[in-house]
Amino acid sequence: FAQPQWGTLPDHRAQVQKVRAAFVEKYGVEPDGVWSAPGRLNLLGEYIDFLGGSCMPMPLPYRTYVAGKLREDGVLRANSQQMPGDERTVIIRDIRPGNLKGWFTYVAGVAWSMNQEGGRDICLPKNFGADLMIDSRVPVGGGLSSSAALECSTALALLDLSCPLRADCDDTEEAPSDQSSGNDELRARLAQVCIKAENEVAGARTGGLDQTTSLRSKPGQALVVDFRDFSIEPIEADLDSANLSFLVINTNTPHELAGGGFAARRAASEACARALGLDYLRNALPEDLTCSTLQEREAKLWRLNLVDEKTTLALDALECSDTPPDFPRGWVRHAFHDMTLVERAAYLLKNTSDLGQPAWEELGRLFTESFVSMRDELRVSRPEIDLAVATCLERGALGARLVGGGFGGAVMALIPSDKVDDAAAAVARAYAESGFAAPEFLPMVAGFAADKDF
Ligand code: GAF
Repeated sequence: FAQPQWGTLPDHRAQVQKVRAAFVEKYGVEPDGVWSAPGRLNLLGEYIDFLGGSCMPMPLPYRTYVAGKLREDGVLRANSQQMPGDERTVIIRDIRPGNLKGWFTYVAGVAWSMNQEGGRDICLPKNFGADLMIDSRVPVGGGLSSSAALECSTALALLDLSCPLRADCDDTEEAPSDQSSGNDELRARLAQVCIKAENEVAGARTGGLDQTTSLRSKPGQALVVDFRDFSIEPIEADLDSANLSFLVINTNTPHELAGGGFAARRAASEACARALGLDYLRNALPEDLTCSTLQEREAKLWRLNLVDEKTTLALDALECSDTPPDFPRGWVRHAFHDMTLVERAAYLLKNTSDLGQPAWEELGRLFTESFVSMRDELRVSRPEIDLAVATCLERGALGARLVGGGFGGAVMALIPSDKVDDAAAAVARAYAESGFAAPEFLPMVAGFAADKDF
């Protein structure tokens, strides 16, 4: 029988030392510092960040590490432990969308974007350059936002490294994370810079979920992010006291956001908002979706049907290119549905200590409901994902769902801690029996936001 392959929780200090040693080996000198940023587990709210919806992400304990040293000749040079021998060099002022390829677009794209609209305190000084060594523990292509972890760790590294070249920059502080890069207002702007890099240089029309989580999370907490104004509200997810765990499964199936599927869904949903005369599709819904009781939620969902009629008409009036006409309707229905689920889930999570076990059980059901909508309406699941979700549910999970942009990637289950091993074994077996590539099981604890590490 196939045994479940468990990943290990990275030892943060050891990872910092590892990337530092790799830097010394490659460049022959000590770096000026090491920065790192986490991937994210999105608990709920998919394909709605770019529509002004609220999402409920949590930082992963898996991070991307960047060791860096200042140079003063305008050159950016980078190496990655994941791409041995693929050294990349560019003159920062020459970076343009479209003239780079592969992993380096995320690194150089950030430098370009900092100069495009970073503002005086983010824009890189003229002669600024850097040598970087990158090492990532975020599974690539796992739907756990490895791209944002790379962008955000790079952004903090470049910002801090450029400090000595800035007239108004105080780099004498003992604790670097309390410098400029430590305040939330600046981090919110850095997140926008990283989003622009991903959209315009890497060519993936993603929203702001991943970068916001990576830069602005609070240690050990989930966030509710309202993407109309990017405001954040941290919430405790105290799974331990309920004897629950998140089981995270990297299904090892490719997940690619620069492809057309993500962009088509985003474009159709945004076009629908425009046809309704709205800045954000979220604004088609009633302002308060909190739904403190189930009855209220049903009433809200009933009201949603009215919204649905309006959007159907709006979508009928649009030309949604080469997709069958009912597809964009499903994409938009999914968006409305997930928006209401997040509001309810946030209410439950905030009140688990008063509401107890029923709140966790309902939360689990909401996760599964969201998955069904991603599978049947948004159509971003695939057989490997369906099998992992179904197996976790059979083995006692309160809920399970696909995480992130889909078409592959990771599955997350909310499950009693004493059932985790059995569920992992069952998924590993089911995959082997179906002839699917072996999945990887990732231990999960909440991580912390991007930071300087020494
Ligand atoms: C990807 C994107 F980068 C996010 O912005 C978000 O849209 C997510 O897919 C789906 O919720 O991670």
